[in-house]
Amino acid sequence: MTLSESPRELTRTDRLLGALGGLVAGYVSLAVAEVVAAWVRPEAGPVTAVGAAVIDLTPAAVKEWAIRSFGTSDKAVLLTGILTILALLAAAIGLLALRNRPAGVAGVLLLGLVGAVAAAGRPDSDSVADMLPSLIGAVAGAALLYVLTGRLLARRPTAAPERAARASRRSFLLTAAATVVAATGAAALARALGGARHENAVASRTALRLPRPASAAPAVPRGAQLDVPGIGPFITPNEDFYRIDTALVVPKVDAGSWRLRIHGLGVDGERTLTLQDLLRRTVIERDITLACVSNEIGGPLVGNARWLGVRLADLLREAGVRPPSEGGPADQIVARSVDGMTIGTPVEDVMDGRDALLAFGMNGEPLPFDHGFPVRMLVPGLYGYVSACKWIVDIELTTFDAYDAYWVRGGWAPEAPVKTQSRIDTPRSLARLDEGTVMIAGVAWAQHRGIERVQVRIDDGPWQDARLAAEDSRDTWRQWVYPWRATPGRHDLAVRATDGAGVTQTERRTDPMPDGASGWHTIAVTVEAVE
Ligand SMILES: Nc1nc2c(c(=O)[nH]1)N[C@H]1C(S)=C(S)[C@@H](COP(=O)(O)O)O[C@H]1N2
Ligand SMILES: [Mo]
Repeated sequence: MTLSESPRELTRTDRLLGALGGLVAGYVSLAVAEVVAAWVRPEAGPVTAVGAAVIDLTPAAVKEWAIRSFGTSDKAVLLTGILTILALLAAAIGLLALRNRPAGVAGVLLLGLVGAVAAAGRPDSDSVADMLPSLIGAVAGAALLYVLTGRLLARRPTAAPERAARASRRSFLLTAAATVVAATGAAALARALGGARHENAVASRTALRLPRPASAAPAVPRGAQLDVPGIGPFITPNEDFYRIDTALVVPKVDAGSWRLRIHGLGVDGERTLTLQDLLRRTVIERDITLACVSNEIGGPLVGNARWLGVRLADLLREAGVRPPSEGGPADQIVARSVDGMTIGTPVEDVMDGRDALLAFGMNGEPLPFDHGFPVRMLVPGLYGYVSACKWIVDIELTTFDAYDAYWVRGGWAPEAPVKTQSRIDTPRSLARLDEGTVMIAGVAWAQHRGIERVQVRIDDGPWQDARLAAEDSRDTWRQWVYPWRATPGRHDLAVRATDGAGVTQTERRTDPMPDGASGWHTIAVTVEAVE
């Protein structure tokens, strides 16, 4: 029995099915690509690769807007957007293929090429094999589209027209359904296999026994945590700690095969360390508050944890590194992560005596994968994008003149000490309150300088001192509370902090770009009279 293609009038149903054929071809492309990516590298899958490329190509200002608008779900929004655009393109290609099959096939291949180029262009991509998932997926999808449109347009020469059309649609739908089922099954299997590959990393984290610190963090002072409803915990639990990074697939690094290379200007002999090497060193434990430069005034991108690690300055000194103030030739440390992120930090800050860490523990457990397992950097007093490289694998000593790290290329400042900030956590903005005493409370931070004073202003009244909670260390945030006798009406509440250097937050509001937001956190509340 032969099927012959004969052009005929396309009905609405044909066009609907044509678009459906495009969608099915697109879906099967992605599923096949996922199967191949499970073997090559999960990050080389087309959607992940295109997503990562979009993140890299997005102007810093837009990225900042995305973080601001979508917070930590910015990645989900991005992936949904990519999949939506892809679905529209696939449907259009399906329609195109009804008129011109080679053009439809070319369309699918072209999309595959976009995915392949995106995958190969990633900074952490070191082989053309990363192009394979997209390319093989596209070939499979293109072939399927060719067959599906063939089914739809085919007509048995002898049959009556309506019956012929019905037969060809049935055959189209059967083929489409069968391939969707097969591709879904294969992708699920591949995903399970990929998961198995991550098991080593997961097992290495479960097996990791954290050493006792030679220098433990002092117990958090009893008075550091205020007993005011609506104020967060002084130590942020790991699962509530904000997460900001460019990784669409969280790197799962096996602690056993992890290595850290230290090299570059002024290093007297490149060295490579294992996690065991770090665990055998003098381990210290410190409470350090980490903040993101993208955090808006009043925003949530700040957290405080108890970190366990080794002093980075000691490691550097042993490697022959001297800070610029001692005549060392390098003024920038470029930390590189396993996924190609680069983060530049002043050598001087790391070596000036503060507790800059290579950390492997967070709040009593090994670093969570989201927060950089097995090892990350932390430098008290600097925003995360210039200090806190997660999944770190390489430390290069260089100069600020010679190298722009990732975020700096996007327009962020090369050096960025945290700005003094304060935040009202309770009452909430636009809250309706009963008249009487209202506890206005929140946190303030100015890592490495400490917080000396926090003041609250009601409407246009005078600035009044809030009560400061006990200080844990000057590298941590500090809670504060101000009991307010609230009177009926609408009120504006503002807060400002003064840091340990005696500098008070200025009123002038600036955007997070390029070196962190400034300005007072101000909220409006309505107080109702109580009968
Ligand atoms: N590898 C890697 N490290 C990174 C980033 C990243 O994108 N990739 N983002 C940095 C930024 S901008 C911040 S604010 C902190 C956030 O750390 P957290 O996710 O553990 O809170 O990580 C820093 N380290
Ligand atoms: Mo950040």
